[in-house]
Amino acid sequence: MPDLIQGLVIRTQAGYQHVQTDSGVYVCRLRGRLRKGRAEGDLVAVGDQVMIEPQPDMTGSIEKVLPRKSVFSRQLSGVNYNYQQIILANADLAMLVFACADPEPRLKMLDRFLVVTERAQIPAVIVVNKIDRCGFENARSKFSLYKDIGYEVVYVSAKTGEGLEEMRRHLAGKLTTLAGPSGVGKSSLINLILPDVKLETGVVGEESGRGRHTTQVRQLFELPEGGYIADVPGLRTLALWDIEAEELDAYFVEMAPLVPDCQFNDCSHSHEPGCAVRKAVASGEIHPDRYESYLRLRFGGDAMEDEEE
Ligand SMILES: Nc1nc2c(ncn2[C@@H]2O[C@H](COP(=O)(O)OP(=O)(O)OP(=O)(O)O)[C@@H](O)[C@H]2O)c(=O)[nH]1
Ligand SMILES: [Mg+2]
Ligand SMILES: [Zn+2]
Repeated sequence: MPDLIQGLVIRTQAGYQHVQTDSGVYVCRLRGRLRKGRAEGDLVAVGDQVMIEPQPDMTGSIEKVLPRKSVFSRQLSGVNYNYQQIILANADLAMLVFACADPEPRLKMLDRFLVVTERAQIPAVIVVNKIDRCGFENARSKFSLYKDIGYEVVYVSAKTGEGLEEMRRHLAGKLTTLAGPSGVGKSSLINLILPDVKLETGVVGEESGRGRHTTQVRQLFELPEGGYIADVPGLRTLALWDIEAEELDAYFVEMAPLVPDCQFNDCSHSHEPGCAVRKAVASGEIHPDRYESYLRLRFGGDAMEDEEE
């Protein structure tokens, strides 16, 4: 058995993984025996630490995927299957990127992202891009409620470079994934942070107001200050993976501490008497839009399905 070496999966595409090691980047495939059986989810993902058997021609095979410390994922479902798609393995930080305009931000989607990061125990920073398009005050009026509940919100423009230093400050030494809808400027921000990287960027459709899913591959870029940043395709949907309706209140950070004060310990915070959450909504302590997001996730038909736009 030849020696195995450890590496980091920095890119996946069409069944091939690019693995960065001390001796260069190897283009690898997952060893056949690891692919046996029906997978419930991605077996290997960008951000994974893997052991590979290297070949002199810089190809190799992945023999083992090391245990993950975090998984940022979503559920893909069809008639007969449920599949955990891993957006990034081992993320230390998720930067949830939304544009203040063009496309209009859907805060229900942001709330969904926050449920996923809270569940995965990945710290989240909200990045509001394109402030050149709508002005700082306008952007702040839309997003300040997230600061009020304890999230860091950074306002940036990939066009003017405003706010970039503040964004950078969060990146050093970490494995960070950007995540957000298509067209919000994720690739544009990486191009600005790393001038040697020239990712393709798309336009936002004038009529649809939506991005065009320009980025197709997930990949990591090394930062000069240490750490990596991941560009990923824009997400239109984010169905929650492995989250029970009953535990949702734990992932709304402003609700979670109130839950023990509800009169019933299985309170769903929708109609029960003595509900501390509803009381906080009534007093304005909890933002009504966040409460609505909670109710939609909890009771909106199949609570774990996203509405397709
Ligand atoms: N005015 C303005 N336009 C921006 C800004 N950032 C990005 N854009 C534009 O928005 C469009 C989409 O940018 P991308 O970087 O491709 O967006 P993305 O989030 O990577 O999109 P996907 O790869 O489809 O997920 C492009 O036309 C960019 O030039 C910004 O700060 N201000
Ligand atoms: Mg992109
Ligand atoms: Zn309650």
